[in-house]
Amino acid sequence: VKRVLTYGDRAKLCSHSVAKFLFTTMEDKQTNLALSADVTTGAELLRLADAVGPHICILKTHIDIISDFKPDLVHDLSHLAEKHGFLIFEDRKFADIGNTVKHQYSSGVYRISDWSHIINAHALPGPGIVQGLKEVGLVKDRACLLIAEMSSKGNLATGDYAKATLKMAEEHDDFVIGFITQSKLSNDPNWVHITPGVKLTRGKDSLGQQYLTPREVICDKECDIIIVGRGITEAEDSVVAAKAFQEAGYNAYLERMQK
Ligand code: 5IU
Repeated sequence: VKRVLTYGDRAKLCSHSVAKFLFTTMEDKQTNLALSADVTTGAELLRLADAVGPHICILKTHIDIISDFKPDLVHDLSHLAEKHGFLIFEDRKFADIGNTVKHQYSSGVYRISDWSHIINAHALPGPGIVQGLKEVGLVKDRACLLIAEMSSKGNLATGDYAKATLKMAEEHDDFVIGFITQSKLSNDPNWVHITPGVKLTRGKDSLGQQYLTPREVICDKECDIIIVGRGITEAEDSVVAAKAFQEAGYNAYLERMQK
């Protein structure tokens, strides 16, 4: 019988420290939930991170939508990450040539490489983008996800795009730990497959977002982590909602283990 590896088994296999920490956290906290904390003030971001922190393995930020950003914010957020044991993932979606993304990652107002454990990048510009990001991130033990497939209707990442993205990742596996994707790209247990566009029922929003359920993502499509934004941030009680997604995601994982 083919045995499916647990998150704990995969933590032992991984060589990248961020992937190791991530899989260990998922096993220990029994969660494959990433919160997309798409709120627009520092206070809201910190409140959400502290309240939902016990239920997540990753907190995903869009730091450039915070209207009152001050460097203190990322300092306080880092403390909450340590307190609750989650990783910070700035969803910056770098998409330029290597030389430009190096500056965008390390400098500017946000100095992303100083505080974000994980960043992501489009594969579109070619391997130079990963090389540029790596020049900044590798010495700081940071990790990168490549965007292989998107959740939005009509997106152009189709055909062989995901396969080419996988190949790019394989050539930089000291820095790239996995993918933002809608389906599993590889059976190699080292890769982390992370999926946005998740709600408790299928559906869409008015701007092309398309939602799958935790069970479809984790059990049917065999991805590892669900990213949930408005399903939690727009719920009446964000902690109750986070618990519901944590349970749905983890039960789907346990079901997949039985397959
Ligand atoms: N996100 C997607 N789809 C993608 C990628 C990123 O939704 O293909 I790449 C981001 C956008 C948003 C979050 O920050 O994930 C999903 O938020 P909602 O759960 O509120 O739709």
